[in-house]
Amino acid sequence: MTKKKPLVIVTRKLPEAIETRMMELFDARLNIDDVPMSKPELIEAVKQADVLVPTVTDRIDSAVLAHAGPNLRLIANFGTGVDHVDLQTARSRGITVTNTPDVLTEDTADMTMALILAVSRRVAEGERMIRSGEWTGWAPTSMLGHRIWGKRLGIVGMGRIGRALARRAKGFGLSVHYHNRRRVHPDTEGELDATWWESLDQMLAHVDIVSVNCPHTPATYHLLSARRLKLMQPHAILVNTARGEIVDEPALTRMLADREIAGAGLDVFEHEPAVNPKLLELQNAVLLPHMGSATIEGRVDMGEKVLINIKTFVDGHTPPDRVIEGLL
Ligand code: 8YV
Repeated sequence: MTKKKPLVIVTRKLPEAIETRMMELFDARLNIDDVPMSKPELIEAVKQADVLVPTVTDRIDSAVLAHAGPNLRLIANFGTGVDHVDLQTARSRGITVTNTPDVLTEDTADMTMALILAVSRRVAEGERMIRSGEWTGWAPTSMLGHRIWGKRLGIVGMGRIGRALARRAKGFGLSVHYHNRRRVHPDTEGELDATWWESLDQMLAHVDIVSVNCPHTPATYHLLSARRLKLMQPHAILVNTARGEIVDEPALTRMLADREIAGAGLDVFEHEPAVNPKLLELQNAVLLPHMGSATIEGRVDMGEKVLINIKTFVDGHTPPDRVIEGLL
């Protein structure tokens, strides 16, 4: 007799190749229409599933996990950030959580660099000007942005993406500064030519470009508070490709409107998919719909990681990308 395949419930549509493999390997329940699941639907899913595959758009909080059935042993997140999953409750209910690190590092670093360039050189503004028919032709003083070569970049969070950004930044002539709870290995610092700042406050006051690249945890919620944002220089810009919750968005919006800082490039927002309407009015903000890791290659790689994590786990081994182990 063959062993019963585990019921894997996937909350969003994934690349076709991943869904095909998912169905071959497991008893997979897919979301072909890609309509995000409501809270009651998520509750129903955790009641039934052996494995849940959520994404950043699903809030797997303690209220949802309170309904987890006895079979739910693994949450195999499609994505690296797991701030939408209540990890403590998962752990205490014996549910292991995995994620998909590494495979979206380079794509997210690319998008961070794209935002740095777009804000500094007014790329989105120029595009809007052409499309609106307002362009009347070249002029020596029109659409002047700021040179990035020779400027100082301050990276908040020197993890994988922070380091990938630092490597790119070097090529664009930026000097690299970073703040991280722990200083990175001297060899890495040397390779990246990066200067560590123990004090985030001091680094913010010193650099021209701030990039947020740390995970969102209770400790980093509003790390860039109104007080800290005010430490930035008026000509400085802020870029965030990590999580909206790390930056006090209303404070940032006010400061951008008052030109207390020069610009911002945001791929993430505090209350996604809602975007502060005041941000939409600002020419000095470049706004993207959480697409930092949105490449076909990256999404397939993420899906493959999810498959490997599930397969390893159901075969009784430690999954490679375990974030927490469920304790029973
Ligand atoms: C993903 C991300 O697209 O992986 C992450 O943490 O922020 C994104 O790049 C998304 O989270 C998928 O769940």
